[in-house]
This record gives sequence, C-alpha cells and structure tokens, in this order.
Amino acid sequence: MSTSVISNVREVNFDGLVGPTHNYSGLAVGNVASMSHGGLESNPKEGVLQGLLKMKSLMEAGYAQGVLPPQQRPDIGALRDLGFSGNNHELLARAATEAPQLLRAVCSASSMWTANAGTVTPSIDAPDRRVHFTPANLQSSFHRFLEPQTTGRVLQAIFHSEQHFAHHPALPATPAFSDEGAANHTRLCGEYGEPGVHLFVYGRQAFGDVRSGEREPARYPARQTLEASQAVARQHGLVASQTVFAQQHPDAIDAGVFHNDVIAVGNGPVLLYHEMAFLDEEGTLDELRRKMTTPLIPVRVPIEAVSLEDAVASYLFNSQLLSNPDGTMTLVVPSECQEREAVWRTVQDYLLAGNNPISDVVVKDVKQSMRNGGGPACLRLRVALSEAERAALTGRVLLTNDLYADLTAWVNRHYRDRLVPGDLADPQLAEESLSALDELTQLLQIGSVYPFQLG
Ligand code: SUG
Repeated sequence: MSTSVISNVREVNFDGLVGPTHNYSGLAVGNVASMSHGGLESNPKEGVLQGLLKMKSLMEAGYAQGVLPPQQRPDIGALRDLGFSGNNHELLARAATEAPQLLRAVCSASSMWTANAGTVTPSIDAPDRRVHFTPANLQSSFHRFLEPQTTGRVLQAIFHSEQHFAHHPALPATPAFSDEGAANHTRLCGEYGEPGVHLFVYGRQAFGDVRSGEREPARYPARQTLEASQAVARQHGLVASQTVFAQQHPDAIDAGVFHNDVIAVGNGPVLLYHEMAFLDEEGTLDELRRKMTTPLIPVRVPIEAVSLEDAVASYLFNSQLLSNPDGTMTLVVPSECQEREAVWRTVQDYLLAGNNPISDVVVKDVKQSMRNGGGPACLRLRVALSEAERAALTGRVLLTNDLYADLTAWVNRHYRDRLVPGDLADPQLAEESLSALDELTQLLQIGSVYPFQLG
C-alpha cells in the first residue's frame, strides 16, 4: 500500500436504461412524484430515449459514460414464488385479476435508477486497492426488493476482473439493514485519484436508543439505516478516519425527500446541499472538514431561497455535478427546475453567480423518469476508475457513437410508446420485453444475467 495517489482516475457515470415495461403504478411510498402519477399513461420508448440522449450529450461533452441494462420484467419468478402457477399466460392473467398490485410491482422498471443499484468505493480508498461494490438490498419496497440479485450479477459481469474489482453480498434484507445504495452515499475528495472521505446519510437507527422516535420522520418511512451504512463501510474496508455518518433531517423525509440525493449532491470537494438536508448541519460539515485532506467547499442553499416543496418538485439537488478538466463544474439539472421560478432564480443568481466552482448549467428532459421520482442523478451510478480499471471492464458498456446508434435502433425495434397499468397483464408485453432483453445482453456483450437466460 505504498501508492497514496492513483493517476488517470475518471468518474464514469453508468446510467440505467429505462426498461420496456416502464409504467406509472404509484408504488413508492414517500416519493411524491410516484404517488401522484400512479395510473397515468407512460411512454417507455420516450423514457429510454430521453435517458440515452442525456448519456449521449454528456459523452459528447467529454464525460465518461457507461450503460447498465434494465432488469427482467415482469418478474415471473417472483409471481411463482408467491404461489401463482401455470404457463406465463395463465399466471399473468391470474395475477391481474387476483392481485393486480403484485403484478404492477413485478413489472416496475425501477432498476433504471442505478443510484440505488449499490454502493461503490474506488480502489484508492480500499485497503486492497480494488474497487468495491455492494448491491443495495432495497428491502423497503417489494418492487425494488426484486432488484439486488440481478444487480449483483450485472455488476459482476461488467466488473469481472478479480484483480481490480471486489463484490460483496447485499446486506440482509430486513428493516434493520435497509440499504438504498449510492443515493445515500457521497464521496468527497480532491482529485478522483486522491483518498476521499465517504459521507453516508441515514434516516433512522435500528438498534440505537432513539427515545420514542422523536428524531425520526412521522409521515413517511426512513429508508436507510445507520447500521446498513456502517455495514457497507465495513465490507469495503473503510475506517473511521474515512467515513462520516450523518442523519438526514426527518422533516425533509416527511416533505418527500426519500433519499439524500433529493436534497444534496457532492463531487470532488464540493457539497451542494439544502439547509434542511442534515439533522446536524454544522456537526456534519465540521467532521467532513476534519477528515478531508482537501478543503471542503460547501454550497448551502437556504430554505428562504428554495422551499422543501420546491426542492422536491424541481429535483434541483438531484442534478449531476460533473468535474471539468479546468477545475470548474457543470450542473446537469432536470428541466423541471426551469418551471419553478424560485429554483431557476437560485440557479442563476446564487449557484452560477456565487463564489464556487459551478460554472455552467445544462438542462435535461428526463420527464418520463421524473414522474416516478427519478432525476438525472438517480439515473446514474458513479464509479471512479483508473485507466487500468477502465481497460479491465467486460462487455461493450462504455458509450460510443456506435453503441448509441445500436441502442437507439434496438429501442425502435422493441419498445412501445404507450403503456397504462392495465396493459401489464398482456402476455405479449412480457414476450416483447424478454426478447428485447435477450438481444440487449448480446449487444452489450455481458453474457447471461437474467433468470430466463440462466434457466
Ligand atoms: O425508489 N421510484 C423510485 C425512485 C428512485 C429515485 N432514486 C434516487 N433518488 N436515487 C423509488 O422511490 C416508483 C416506481 C413506480 O411507482 O412504478 C419508484 O420506485
């Protein structure tokens, strides 16, 4: 462990492709957008193309861009585990009449939000100098609890080299270890190849002695536990000097901030956050300052500038903060930010005009995802990789013009442009979805990762 800095480390954003069954079923409790759009018509084709366009424009601007495949939906195996039987047609028809809520859950395209796929520690921070991964158990909702197994297989297929990558099991899927992955984890550092400090944000403590729940949200569930965050840090070999565990403000969770990435985003030494992000704002910043080897640059947005309601509706803090070679940063915001006057004014007069590295703002339309509560930052999993680690990736997963062209042609061959929850029982949709995914694994050259491929 003689190296203290690794050169040529870049952040690669691995965006999740929106799956062919993308729909609005209102499944996510505490997620205002998902709850309010349940039952609406969705457009899976538009959704996946919006995501691909975001990826392409960031690739063209010089950022490293990766792709992660969606999951097998409908998850027929989950329906079988729940007692439905017969061939796929019979089983889907029975689920649709007897338990439509289960059918909706096994059709959710929620794996598009790869910020929840897992937690990643870059090699410079790990004692064995490998990149570490833990798939998130996502046990707080049934439709997302279905993700971790395939997520683990996909991550192991792409980050396959044992020399460079280490994979850990998802934490026990029980409320005490409720884990939602990188959406509640921010690594702060100087250059990407320098050692960083890991900020883990949790909503509740499972085994602590919090008296009568007074510091926990009252209205909506806290999805991440302190114990889960601590366990992930332990798996990755992170020690106390490298970690800060901060509690999310319960009032923010009750206002619809179901993940920390709905109210804060960090990159390099910059932490852009809303004043209601942390229960102990000063304590959190002090600890970060003490542990970081580079000066922290906090960019605090006060509640007078952006209300919690505006933060949740616009997803300002679910923007991507991207580093440029000249030391400046670009903020990739969802177009909903332009629709809220207070938010747009804050972007212009405060963030861009302020004394901080954010030098420009790029607006992206990811409305299909936004209506289910997923903004630009939800759609990507950040993996900081050295040149050797990038070269060790398996499959065709780094975006190029050719891959973009192949993926859009694949979308045009397979995706529907209209889906209402009632369509989910259509056995034809299930067949279309599986044949699209089978073709995708060939296109991405990642081998067999789906249950239907594994037999
Ligand atoms: O877990 N929505 C997701 C949105 C996740 C956003 N991710 C981050 N903030 N990182 C969720 O609440 C809704 C699916 C539906 O209703 O079909 C949903 O699961």
